Amino acid sequence: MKVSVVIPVYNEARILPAAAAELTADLGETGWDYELLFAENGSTDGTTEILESLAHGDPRIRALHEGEPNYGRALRHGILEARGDLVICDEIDLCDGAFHRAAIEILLSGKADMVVGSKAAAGAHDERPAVRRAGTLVLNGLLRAALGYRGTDTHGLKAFSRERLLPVARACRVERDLFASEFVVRAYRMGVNVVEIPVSIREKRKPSVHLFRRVPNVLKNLARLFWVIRVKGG
Ligand SMILES: Nc1nc2c(ncn2[C@@H]2O[C@H](COP(=O)(O)OP(=O)(O)O)[C@@H](O)[C@H]2O)c(=O)[nH]1
Ligand SMILES: [Mg+2]
Repeated sequence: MKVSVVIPVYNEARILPAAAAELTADLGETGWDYELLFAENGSTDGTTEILESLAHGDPRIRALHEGEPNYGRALRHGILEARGDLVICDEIDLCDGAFHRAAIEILLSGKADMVVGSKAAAGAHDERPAVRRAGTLVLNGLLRAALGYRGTDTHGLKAFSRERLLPVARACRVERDLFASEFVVRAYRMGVNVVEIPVSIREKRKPSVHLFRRVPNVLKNLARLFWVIRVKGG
């Protein structure tokens, strides 16, 4: 059994070396046969060079690069390139080893094909600023209203069977921030057995892109998904 850990990264030069070292040390302790896949695009702060040198120095690390900054596109690219039987999606400011272990245990037990780490489920601890926590609730409310989503969170930590979720990743239509939501919403709609587990969120740094700058694109893609999924049934 091989595990792929996929992490989108963009302009993270400040925290990347330490976070990567901590993460590889922690993954080493799990005893898993793992690969660590960084999906970078558009960085201008030296992140690309750091990733190249990490990948050079450790055969378990791979770095993917593309031109324009695009979170969803990077995440999807990483998922499609992953070679593990099981895939974990994490973020460089989180690197949540407790989630990795809990999620892999659930997947191996056969209880689910996808585990979503929820920042809003009962038992979660979300130490992000109030405006970000509100953002999570608002986005989730919109996903419920527009797409009939039933869960409590879609953005962030996830783990899944690669074989089972590849068709879902391929079916997704939107990129940027809303891809992560489309991926989870489509997983439910395509009959994947999804479970949510509460997570504890403490970011290693402040979020890089201001929340309000993301809103127009999220709303545009939400309207697009409403059209594609709810109106056309695709
Ligand atoms: N490749 C790529 N990664 C990104 C982009 N924006 C954010 N990320 C990465 O996605 C993860 C979460 O980003 P963050 O700024 O903390 O946003 P949050 O989801 O609001 O917490 C981090 O690993 C970032 O480096 C992007 O445009 N491209
Ligand atoms: Mg973050």
